[in-house]
Amino acid sequence: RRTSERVRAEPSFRLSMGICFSDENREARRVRNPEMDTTTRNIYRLLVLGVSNSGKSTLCRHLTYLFGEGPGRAELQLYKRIIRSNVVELTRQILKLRIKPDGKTIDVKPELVKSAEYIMSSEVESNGFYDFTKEMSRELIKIWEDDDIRETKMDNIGDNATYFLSRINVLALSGYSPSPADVLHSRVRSVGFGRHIFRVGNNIFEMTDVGGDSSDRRKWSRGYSMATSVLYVMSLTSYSETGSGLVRENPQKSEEESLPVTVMEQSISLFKDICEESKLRNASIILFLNKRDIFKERIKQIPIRKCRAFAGYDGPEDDYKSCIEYMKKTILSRIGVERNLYVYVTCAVDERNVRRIFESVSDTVRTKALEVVGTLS
Ligand SMILES: Nc1nc2c(ncn2[C@@H]2O[C@H](COP(=O)(O)OP(=O)(O)OP(=O)(O)O)[C@@H](O)[C@H]2O)c(=O)[nH]1
Ligand SMILES: [Mg+2]
Repeated sequence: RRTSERVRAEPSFRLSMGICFSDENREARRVRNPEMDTTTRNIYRLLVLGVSNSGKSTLCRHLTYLFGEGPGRAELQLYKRIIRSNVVELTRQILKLRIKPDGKTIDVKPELVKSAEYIMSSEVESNGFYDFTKEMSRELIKIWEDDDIRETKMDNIGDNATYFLSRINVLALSGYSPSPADVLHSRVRSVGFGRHIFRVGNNIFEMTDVGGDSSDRRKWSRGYSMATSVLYVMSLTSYSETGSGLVRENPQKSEEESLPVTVMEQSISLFKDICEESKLRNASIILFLNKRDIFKERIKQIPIRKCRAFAGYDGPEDDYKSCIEYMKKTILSRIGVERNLYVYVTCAVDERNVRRIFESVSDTVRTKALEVVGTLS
């Protein structure tokens, strides 16, 4: 199973993804709001960068939930479809892992064969979603009530798998409406630029979320000249992920040779480029080492040494703090220019963590912006 297949099956949106939480009309209404205009002089433009699946949109959505307007009714309807589609896709991925060597039959209990076949024969419709009919929800519930299925290792399926599968009965209800946590765990690939605006005290923050796929990265530079600050999101778990799955041992090769290129290495290299980008020299750069919750569990199974960038780590394998310190040091040592960089270890789905970190980040952004104004004047 290749990650690219999984990615294709994830719904994606051009610009409208940002709109899910602050569509341009609403955005314009808020910015034109006279109260906001007369009392607010400070607008900070935050450009959120990072490779695909690092958690950029999740962070933007969470901040909009905390400090802006939550999603409206139409947006929640859209999320309902996204989430249900995510669940069908996750189930298909798990069933694919159970396809027998004959390539046709699926290794499930006899009474589940029909359900498994039904789900595997479903296809994404032209609107980008799976059709979540009553029959589909019945078959999904049957599959997820099975103990063997629930015990499948879900590390490489999707970061939201465990969360959604424990809520399948709720998601299938006819009157289901996504909770904030459901929305934050949903997965939708962003395409192009999405904008989120919210206000904290007298300051307006305008966040620009981008798609992280290689085709989208070419467009990132369009946002450089406007950025007060870059929030670069790097998934901590990407040390163990390659484009096509989790890092695996290759017994045929020596240890050093057998280490594949990980997503983390690609992300570090992009981060280095961003830090060295002359158009961003006046912007503050803040690095978010995200998905710390999943990382804490992942290091118990895959040591960080398995990523070439951290092959020199000789501390305790499952010591979270020691691993993070080493990774931070290694990432920062790659940057070839003198810059003040700010680093936070985050969990974008954890409200307390996001709130606390944003308070600190907004202080940094504002202080640095004032320094730049001072230097330019
Ligand atoms: N458990 C957990 N899941 C997270 C965290 N951050 C993001 N996720 C999940 O990771 C998945 C990917 O997050 P996104 O925010 O869509 O990633 P992205 O960087 O916007 O990806 P692209 O739009 O493809 O560039 C989603 O299912 C999120 O719910 C985190 O800190 N912890
Ligand atoms: Mg996104």
